[in-house]
Amino acid sequence: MRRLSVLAGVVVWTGLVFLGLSPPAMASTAQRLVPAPREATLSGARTGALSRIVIRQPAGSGPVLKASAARFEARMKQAFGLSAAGRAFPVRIECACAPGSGFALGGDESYELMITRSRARIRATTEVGVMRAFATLLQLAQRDEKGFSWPVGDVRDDPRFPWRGLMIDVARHFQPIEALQRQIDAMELMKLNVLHLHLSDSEAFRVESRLYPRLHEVGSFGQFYSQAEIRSLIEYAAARGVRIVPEFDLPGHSLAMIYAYPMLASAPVPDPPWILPVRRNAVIDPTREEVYAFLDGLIGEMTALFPDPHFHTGADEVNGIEWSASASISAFMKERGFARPEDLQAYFSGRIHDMVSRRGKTMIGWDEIFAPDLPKAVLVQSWTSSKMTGLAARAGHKVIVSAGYYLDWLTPSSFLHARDPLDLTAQGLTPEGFDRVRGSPLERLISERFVLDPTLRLTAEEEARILGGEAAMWTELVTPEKLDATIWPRAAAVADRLWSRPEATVVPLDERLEAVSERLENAGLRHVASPQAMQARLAPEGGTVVATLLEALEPVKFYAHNHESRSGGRAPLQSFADLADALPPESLPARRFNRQVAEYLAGDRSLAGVLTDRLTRWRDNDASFQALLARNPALKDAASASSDLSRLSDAALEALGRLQDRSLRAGGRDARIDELMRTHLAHQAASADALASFIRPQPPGDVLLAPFDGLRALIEAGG
Ligand code: TNX
Repeated sequence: MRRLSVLAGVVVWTGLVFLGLSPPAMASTAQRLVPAPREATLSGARTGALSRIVIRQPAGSGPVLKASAARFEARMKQAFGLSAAGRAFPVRIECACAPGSGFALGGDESYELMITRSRARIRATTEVGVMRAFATLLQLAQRDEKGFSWPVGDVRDDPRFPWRGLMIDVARHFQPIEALQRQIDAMELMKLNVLHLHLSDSEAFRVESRLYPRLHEVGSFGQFYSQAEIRSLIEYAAARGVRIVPEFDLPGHSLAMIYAYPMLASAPVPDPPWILPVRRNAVIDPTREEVYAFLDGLIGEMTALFPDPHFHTGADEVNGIEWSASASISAFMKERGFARPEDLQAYFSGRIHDMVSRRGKTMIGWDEIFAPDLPKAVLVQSWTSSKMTGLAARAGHKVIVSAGYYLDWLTPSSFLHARDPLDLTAQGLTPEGFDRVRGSPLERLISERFVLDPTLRLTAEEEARILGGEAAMWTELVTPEKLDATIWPRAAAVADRLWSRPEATVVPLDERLEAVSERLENAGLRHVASPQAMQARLAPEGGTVVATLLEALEPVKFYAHNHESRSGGRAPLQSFADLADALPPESLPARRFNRQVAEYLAGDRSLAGVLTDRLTRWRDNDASFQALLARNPALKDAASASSDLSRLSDAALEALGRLQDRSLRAGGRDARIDELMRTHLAHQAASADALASFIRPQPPGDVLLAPFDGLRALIEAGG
């Protein structure tokens, strides 16, 4: 029934009845796209099997357009193995597009796609519009016995928000250029258009500086990007319709800079390795003119290196401890009438803004930069809560939203997808949650910025200042090997939220994500291969037994595993090779199981067989796993998860049997199963939100049973 109501949505289907196609089969094409297009009118017919395409470029097309056509063809070949012989299906590009067109913020990324049985046409007004059309066309292609085919029909599409980004922290863990290129490839396919690089933090400064060479020589600890590498990465991104926005975090998160140039310091600089409070408290001295002269030089050099009109200068998490402890800084504050460290930071922001705007750039800051006198030209990036999105927009700032889009939280794609940038209560602490923090060790990390205000409303004009958002990939615990799987395919949920009109996303994201994941891996991403390689190192003789178990596990959420404070703030000394590190944040097969249970319980009895197979496999896997464990102690973290999965699957099988055959009397559930379910509910609750994840004890090995919701639903329904 749900599928039928979908037909009334913006996606228009015609000829359905004539062709005798069932709605679910139809839903496998345009509705399954990520991000979902504004409008798709498909006839239900298909092109027929194709094995060769020929792309017809407009006369005088520039190198960027030519390269994107070549990329499209290569990806089609990679996915479907195009042949050199046979009928060539023409894909015609109609675009009088100027080189570089559509690339600037707010540029025209719209396109139209018209597919008939004999040809496909792309119509756009900019190069980037054509790239977006290629991304859609690639996803629309479906494997056929003899190659692939496309659905016949039209797509008309353009983005809901102009700023659709991915932030990657390359300071905490250096990420090689090739890793960044892979992320840009995936961004192009998901129609994301901003790569925000967090290039400096307390752990390291990552760009070659000709002006202040100690920044990269000393402050990078040996891993940095040369200016030539940065230039070629910018070009690589631009060719894919992705802008690169650099961030240099000031005045906090800056110990690496201070270590390289101690004259910047507010307090004496210790030698590394630096454990947590040292890194967190380190802050630049905002009272001395030679400090501003230095920063002016740096901003001059870096605004010239990075051509984007936006320049991010951080501003997050300045705690003021070093400022208050310094006699000279305190004297400066008194003289200027600055009562609180925030006032001093606002003064600093004003000075930095002068330097950035003098170079013709728009400054961006994390939401702590938001203060009464902040120049309205500064763009605010909200992260502490959706309230900050609203407050900044109301005050006249343009805003990009990262609150709720934290990939390092390891939350499922459904969590990311559920947060709308315009919903001012989407992400944040409730007042009760805030009360729980008061008096706890977390208090110093949390301010009233994190607390939601349910009364906050914006006018249409204020709302229009919200430009979009960015998924945020902080990498304190994310090595290059973990990068792809921590970002993909979950970042596609944010891409869908930012590109698609809510009414166009009629098929739940979960149901669309498996195909996307496959396409991304196909395009060279390693979110599937890398975790598999890590798992193989943990259990060299694991085979399908280990794979069957690990597919049912996820790491605990929020900061329960993925936070440096878990190792007492000694992140540099931590191992990143635990079982929980080798698991992708979200198990798509387990989520599919949970969905199938819900559909079965809603009346779709045809799923009984699939569920039985899956449950039988989980039930029987444990015996082999425990045997393997004797030889492979590295997996001991998963021992109890394996036996619990087996017991719960056994109980779920029994419940399923009763649901299938009502004549089997409910025998009353084993009390030990109820006990086990309570245990796993507690496991889930221990990382159900950020606060809990910091303070509650976590399950063995920091792992959760990903199909638990489905197992429990079956067991409870079966009586
Ligand atoms: C807060 S978000 C930070 C980062 C950390 C992140 C971990 C922001 C502007 N600052 O420095 O990496 O939390 O989730």
